[in-house]
Amino acid sequence: MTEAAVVREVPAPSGLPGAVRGDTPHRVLTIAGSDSGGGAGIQADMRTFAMLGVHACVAVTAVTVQNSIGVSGFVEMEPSVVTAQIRSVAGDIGIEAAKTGMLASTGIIEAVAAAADDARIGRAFDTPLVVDPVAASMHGDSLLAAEALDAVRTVLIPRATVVTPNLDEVRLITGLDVNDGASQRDAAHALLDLGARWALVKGGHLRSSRDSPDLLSDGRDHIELRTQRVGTPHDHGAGDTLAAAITAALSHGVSVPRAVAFAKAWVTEGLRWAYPLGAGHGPVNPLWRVSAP
Ligand code: PXL
Repeated sequence: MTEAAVVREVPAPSGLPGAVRGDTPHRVLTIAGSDSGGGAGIQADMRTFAMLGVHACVAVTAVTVQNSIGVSGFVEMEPSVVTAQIRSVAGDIGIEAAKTGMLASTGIIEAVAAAADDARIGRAFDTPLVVDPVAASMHGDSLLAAEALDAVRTVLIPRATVVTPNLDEVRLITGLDVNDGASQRDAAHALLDLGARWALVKGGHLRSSRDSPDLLSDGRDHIELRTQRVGTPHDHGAGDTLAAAITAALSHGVSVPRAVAFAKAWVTEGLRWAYPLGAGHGPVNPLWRVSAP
């Protein structure tokens, strides 16, 4: 890959349009697992959705038992219950953008795909789907069955309006090791070949870089998004928060590149405001929005 990427400095995270009293806000759906520690998963999504003024519906896929030190176990929902949650809210409330997080198993991935197709959510439809292909917690605890990787490749990613893997997830999904801009572009192409409309290859784990460079590509446009790396051990839920902010922005009808630039600025500010919690890693903090100056 030799194309030069367009480099964009990420703007300040100015807000999306606010809520109006009495009006139904934009409606989004997260299809994800619960984090009992309140830092990642559904809880991270809800924090960001609330701070961004959108109404969040939830399809629970799994309940994890975890704290700031790690995940000690989880139980999965029956796939049919995941389908039913999505059908129920899509049919009544209506969804303007959706995201997936921890899906745990092939059965749940297939259930999500069928329900998303029925609800006309995904790259083939007008309602965008952000796929965060969560494979493990930041502590390395697995959140996805190894045999489900194939369904991630063949069932989930082909439905993605935008897929947002970190570098570990890129390696698991594509077999590619990303260590510089050229391999980041190769990885984006591999994800697009699997069927995503846009691929965001996050560079936050590229420890060699002083910046945190993310590459967003639809195969035609290659947009490099850079922010200064925020040095904090408290980055639990960063990927979830980024994907949730993309989803909230997409519910307002903005383009994928604008939604991703907004979300990158949002999570960067959340990292600047991250706080310690328990004996391990604290979460990114979208509550900076309501913090005293
Ligand atoms: O950050 C990824 C993630 C997503 N969903 C759940 C998690 C985690 C990480 O721990 O627990 C439920």
